[in-house]
Amino acid sequence: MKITDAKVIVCSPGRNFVTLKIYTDQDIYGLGDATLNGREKAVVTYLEDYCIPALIGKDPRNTEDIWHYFYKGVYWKRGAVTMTAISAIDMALWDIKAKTLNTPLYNLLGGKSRNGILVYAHANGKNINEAIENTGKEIEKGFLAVRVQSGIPGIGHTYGVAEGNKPYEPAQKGLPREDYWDSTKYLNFIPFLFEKVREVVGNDIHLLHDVHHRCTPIEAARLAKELEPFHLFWLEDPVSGELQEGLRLVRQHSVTPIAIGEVFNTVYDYTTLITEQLIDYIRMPLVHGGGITHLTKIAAMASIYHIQTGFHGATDLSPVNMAAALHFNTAINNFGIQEYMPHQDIVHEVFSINYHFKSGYMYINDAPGIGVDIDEQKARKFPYSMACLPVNRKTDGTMFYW
Ligand code: EZ4
Ligand code: CO
Repeated sequence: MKITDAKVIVCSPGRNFVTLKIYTDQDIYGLGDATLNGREKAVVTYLEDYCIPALIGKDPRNTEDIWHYFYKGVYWKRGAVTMTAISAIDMALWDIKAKTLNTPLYNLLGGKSRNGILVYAHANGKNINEAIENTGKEIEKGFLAVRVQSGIPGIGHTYGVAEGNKPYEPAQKGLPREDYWDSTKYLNFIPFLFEKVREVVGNDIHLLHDVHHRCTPIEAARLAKELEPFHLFWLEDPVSGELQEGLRLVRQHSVTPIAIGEVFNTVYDYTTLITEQLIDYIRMPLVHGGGITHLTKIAAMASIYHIQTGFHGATDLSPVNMAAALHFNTAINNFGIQEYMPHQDIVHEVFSINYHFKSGYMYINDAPGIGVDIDEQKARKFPYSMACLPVNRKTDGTMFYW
């Protein structure tokens, strides 16, 4: 079996997605998600100019060798752009391999370890009342786990909170918007928010919160400690991910479970965190973390330390990644939870999907391969349109973490 061609499809049904399609000399093709929010075209160039020409003629079933060809074989390693390109290739090759064997992808990764995939929803509000109300709405839809974000009194606009009545979307058209941030106001408010939310939802619903890298290690330790009475499922990205050692301080002071890594892209971002047991969940998704080939190894390493998966699953990860993640989550033993922000309906005009949500869990059907397809004619109706994640400054103007 040989790879005969590959192409990159960029489309924007409501938001930008990059999809790699790899063709073979048999009547089978594979799809991989290559979307890197706000930096989409860098991955397109990386794939088109450097990877696709080298893929032609290779046997697509050699997933391990091809992964190492683009990782070990390349002098400039790691980084989100490189690893997203490798992820897309790897995903598409596993799609081909499973289609060749006429079986759903999860069967090649260990088969079924569970029936449904526990997912968490997003609830956000401009203020505490709206956040509580929207948490209730997600619970009514059947969600058993909800991430709660709220506008902070005294801060103009807070990440994770929707604009107007629109669904929350992290990227906005054009160059980045500038937001403002005040850690003191945030730290004073969040424990109060969760006290109130817990009072209303009771103890059985899992609650999660995303700090989005905005605390110093000692601030994060204080927050994690003060949130202990409200039993969070996890506190996400409490400190900036590049400082792995920062998590030691958080750990020393609190038993609030920690999730980290949606911006990571290789196992080398995780080695201290995993081997020192500084975290509880790995967030790095297939699309940015080297695909199935690399995440299989990281999940296995994490399992030895009783660390579970909790993959990133926001709307900027395409349905191809979501389906691949659901196969992965079905198969491995140390699955924890999966983030699930439903795509807008318009996305499903382009991508046909093979998964659905019911009563707290996602289910993937047994279509061969990853099981998602792209309608290229429809995709052409939605051309790329530049959109970026905002940037963030402290109230005095100092550049700060996103
Ligand atoms: O900022 O998906 O946990 N989820 C998040 C998301 C991310 C965006 C980045 O592209 O933090 O909102
Ligand atoms: Co996050």
